[in-house]
Amino acid sequence: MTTHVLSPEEISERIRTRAREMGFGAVGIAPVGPSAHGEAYARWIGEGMHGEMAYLAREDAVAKRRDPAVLVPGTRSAVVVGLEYFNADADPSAPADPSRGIVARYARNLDYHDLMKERLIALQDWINAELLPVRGRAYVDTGAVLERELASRAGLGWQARNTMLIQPGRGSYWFLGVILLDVELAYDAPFEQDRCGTCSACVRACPTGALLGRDETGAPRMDARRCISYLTIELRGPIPRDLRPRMGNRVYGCDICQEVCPWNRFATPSAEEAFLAREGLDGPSLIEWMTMTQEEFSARFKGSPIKRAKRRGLLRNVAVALGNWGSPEAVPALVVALSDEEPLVRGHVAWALGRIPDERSVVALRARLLVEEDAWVVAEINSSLDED
Ligand code: B12
Ligand code: SF4
Ligand code: SF4
Repeated sequence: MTTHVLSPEEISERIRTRAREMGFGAVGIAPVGPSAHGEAYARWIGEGMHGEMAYLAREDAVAKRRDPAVLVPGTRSAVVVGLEYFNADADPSAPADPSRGIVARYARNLDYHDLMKERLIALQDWINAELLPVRGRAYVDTGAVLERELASRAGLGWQARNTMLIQPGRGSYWFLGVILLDVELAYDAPFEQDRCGTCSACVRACPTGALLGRDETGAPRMDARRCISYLTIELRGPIPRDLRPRMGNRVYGCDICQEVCPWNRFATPSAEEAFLAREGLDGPSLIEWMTMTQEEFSARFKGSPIKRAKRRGLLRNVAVALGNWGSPEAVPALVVALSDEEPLVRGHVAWALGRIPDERSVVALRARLLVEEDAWVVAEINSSLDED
């Protein structure tokens, strides 16, 4: 414990240094008050753009985002950290190969939530033990906190047209984390510029039209219901038919609007071993994944963010990617999966088979129709046979 009384500037500087020692490549400190974006957030929810992510729309959750003091009474300051997770594709030809799936970079190894939260709690404990008594809470993604707004208030970067928080000269492949504390500290200057300029590469590149550009107030807007990240991770039910052909081979999450962003030329490989791609997650064979059992799923994705989609969600996504590949090579695996125990999987497999002009597809679809009991799957099979 330090013996002399530290000034707020000294305390903030020590927190920044300690956070960097803990591996956080970015750290900033911001005053906390009511959000400047509360109205924009409520409008976004009002328009239904959050889709089925009900946790974003709960009345108490909206109120907490409007004012973090509702979330943690007495909150005065936010320590905001960034952790870089970028790693280049091990095999650069994989993304363009439609027989292989693309897993978003953030999900190629361990789940960042646990790793970052643990470190943030350790940082808060250290502040308590070494600097001054504080009360507060750490958040990584799952709390009712507008993390990107706090990050730009803490000087880390700007909220870009693709809605990501970009750090100048460092890019956007950074996770964010926040500790809300009940003490006054010395603060970083907010980041107030928009460095997107006239660029709109992300809006043009988004295959599903989820990015809507900036509104009249300058807020970047996204219709999450159309975002591949939402469709492959958050959505529990069927993927809308009109969006399936636009998803290509993205089977879990999506990085397209980051891949095309010129600021990500500055991305450097993450120092965290936990974010290096696990074997088989960098361009996996779609055919192999299509017949994955529950046991294989549980073993392969232990500690991975992919567990969130559950086996049925992942196989739904893989079926869509196989349909987009459209190769007869995929038919045997799809025919097996047409008898999967999950209706969600069977229905998307039926859609995929309908996109592969092959006699074996028609025979399998007709045979399944004779025994299929789920009304939605029957409708998918009929649509596929009609399109034949
Ligand atoms: C819900 C959610 C999603 C949803 C919706 C995404 C979205 N753009 O809203 C879905 C499932 C689609 C998603 C996808 C992804 N996500 Co996400 N997601 C979240 C979550 C939990 C909440 C975001 C939210 O509240 N959205 C609602 C919108 C309205 O809020 P907002 O994006 O913050 O937008 C603000 C602006 O509109 C702003 N605003 C209002 N007026 C004005 C005016 C001006 C001038 C400006 C500049 C701004 C502004 O106000 C809003 C509120 O502050 C956050 C964690 C968190 N608690 O913040 C992670 C988070 C945003 N996600 C993250 C990541 C990594 C991803 C993916 C890259 C994962 C992937 N590879 O698939 C993709 C990226 C897709 C994309 N382009 O956004 C990171 C982003 C890190 C970063 N550097 O920005 C976060 C911060 C998680 C974390 N802790 O690291 N995500
Ligand atoms: S993550 Fe993909 S689908 Fe979502 S907005 Fe970006 S490019 Fe579009
Ligand atoms: S691609 Fe261009 S417009 Fe989109 S976030 Fe990057 S700099 Fe901004």
